Amino acid sequence: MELHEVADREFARMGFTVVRGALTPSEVEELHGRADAIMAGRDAYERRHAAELERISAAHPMPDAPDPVAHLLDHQRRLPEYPEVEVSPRHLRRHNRVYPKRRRPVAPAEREAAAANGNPWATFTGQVHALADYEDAFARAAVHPRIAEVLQAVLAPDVKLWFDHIFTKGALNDDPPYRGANRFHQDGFFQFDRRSVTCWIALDAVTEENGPFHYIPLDAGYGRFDFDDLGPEGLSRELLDAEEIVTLQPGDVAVHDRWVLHATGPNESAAPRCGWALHYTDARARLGEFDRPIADATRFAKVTAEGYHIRNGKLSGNRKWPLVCGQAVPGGI
Ligand SMILES: O=C(O)CCC(=O)C(=O)O
Repeated sequence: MELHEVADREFARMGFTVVRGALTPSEVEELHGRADAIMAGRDAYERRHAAELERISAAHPMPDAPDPVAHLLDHQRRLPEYPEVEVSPRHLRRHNRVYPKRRRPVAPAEREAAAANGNPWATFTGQVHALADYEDAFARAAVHPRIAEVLQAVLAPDVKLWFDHIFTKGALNDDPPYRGANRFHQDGFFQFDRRSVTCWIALDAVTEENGPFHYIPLDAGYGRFDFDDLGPEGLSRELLDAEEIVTLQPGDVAVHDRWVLHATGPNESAAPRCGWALHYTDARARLGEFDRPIADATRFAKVTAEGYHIRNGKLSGNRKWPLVCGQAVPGGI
């Protein structure tokens, strides 16, 4: 389904929506409990995940495959060389990245106090990967009937999950290069030739203070970017003024299309904030390289006999890509 074919006209126009109370308090509590347990041993969890990626990727080498994200990582490394420029009263730009601005500076003593209670979430800003691959509660929630219903309405009749991860912001996070914010980007996901939608499930309340979503509706009028490279001028003041701030209660889901520009603010509160992002695509999609017309877009992509999705010689997304609704489609992912 193309965006203009989505019956929910608001979603088609804006490219995002919020589903309130999609998960019940007890479902959220179960997920948070499992996430707490993982967080308590995060190093071991991520080591096991990295070893799995390595093992599966090594078994399916693609010697001539390009690395399509090398240039983005290189940009990221060089960012601190560029000064911060105020581009609106609420936004800063560093080179070609634009991000929400803190409302107040962080006092180091306040941050230390917030970290002192031994809660591992309080001091970690980053991601925990592929929970649906390793944890039953997350695997069940990833194909939750309420989520399936939303995806059938805004994405496609046949949908698969291909990747999930937790995003968390530590208390009073102020990390470079965006001072605790996440910069504006489009999820893009041009490894698919069909649309992809992200469902971000709040496991903690998301408030104006602790890192809300900043969405720029599609009908504000913009094209496609290379993920977070917004060009040397960044975003216009007009586009930034069109942003909508979205806050969430635990169990609410922010749902967005892959071409919606979005960012999140810094966490200016003394408590951590955590959400779980799930990425879905049309089961009819092919896996490959679809950011520009190239002759053989699927040359460096394959699905193995075990059902792993390999792209450019690496495991792409999760190990398992479960069907969420509808049916698997021959020739699709
Ligand atoms: O949680 C965040 O800070 C960012 C989430 C995000 O950008 C996404 O899920 O696409």
